[in-house]
Amino acid sequence: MARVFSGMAPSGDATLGSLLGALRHWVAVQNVDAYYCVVDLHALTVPQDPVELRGRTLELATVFLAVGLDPEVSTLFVQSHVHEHAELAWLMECTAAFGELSRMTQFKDKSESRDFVSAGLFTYPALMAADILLYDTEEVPVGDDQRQHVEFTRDVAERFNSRYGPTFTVPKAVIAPVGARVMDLQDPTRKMSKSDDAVGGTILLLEDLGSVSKKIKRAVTGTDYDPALPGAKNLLSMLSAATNEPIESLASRYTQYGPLKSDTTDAVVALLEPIQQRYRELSADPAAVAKTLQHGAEKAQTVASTTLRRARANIGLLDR
Ligand code: AQP
Repeated sequence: MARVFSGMAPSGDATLGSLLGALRHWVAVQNVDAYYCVVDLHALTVPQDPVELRGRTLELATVFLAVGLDPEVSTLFVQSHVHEHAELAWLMECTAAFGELSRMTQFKDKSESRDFVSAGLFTYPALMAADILLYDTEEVPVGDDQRQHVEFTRDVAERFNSRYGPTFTVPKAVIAPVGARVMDLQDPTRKMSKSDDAVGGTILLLEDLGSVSKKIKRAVTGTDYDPALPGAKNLLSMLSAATNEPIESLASRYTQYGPLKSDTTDAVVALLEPIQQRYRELSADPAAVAKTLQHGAEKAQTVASTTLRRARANIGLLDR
């Protein structure tokens, strides 16, 4: 089994995109060398309400458990509980070039519509590189939007290794063939995103199932059925990801949007229902979730501190 790391930011409520693009694959590849992290420091790249951020951090960790991550198998923790992430991020910032950070498309997308653009939003891929490299990660299961950041991580790891000697394992992104980019239901040319205000276009993992059903029925498609159109493609890929049936065979089964929407609704509801049920049970005992995170942080820190020590020594920082 490969060493795995991946993270999710508590920057909003987890969506169907987070589930199909990432969480489901995390569960599928979990093993004793898998590290899954609520990346709360990443959420700070845009202003957050402190009370909400704390609440969403615990909520997202509870979602990790509800989708089937097993803390007896993989390590679940909160990024800021392991200070090595922030420390290695500085070494990564000093290894990354300004030019390569400037080419990150997510920075361009996220900074465009904002009055205040933090320096952290710009350097965020360096923190993500630190997250991944601390665990000698071989595989990073992520949605398609994160491909460029994992490529960046590979580049800085290779640069560091060639400048200062072997230090980091060079990881690779693992992107699911279906569900890797779930699109907004109202604007299927845009990714479904958890920090978006696009309420009608986003399905939340913990959303009331009646509301989920309404949103899918109202999804923008066009009038005549055409499986190549963005709205149809999005529904077909959601249905395919939820049922494990290939998109091609699903595409030829329909001639109208009504039955496609109805089957997609049933499949998505069937996927979300048990997760929501488990979430309700787990959220009744937040202290137990907090304890799991505490234990996870201790396990993660053992590995992270060893890697950081190696990086510090190789780059020439004096020991205390
Ligand atoms: N729509 C999506 N389709 C497929 N995968 C997705 N992911 C997110 N949205 C989709 C994957 O979920 C993981 C966690 O992502 P993140 O929370 O670190 O940040 P993100 O990719 O920037 O997700 P969002 O929803 O767009 O959050 P905000 O709006 O806060 O930036 C990643 O593996 C991601 O690919």
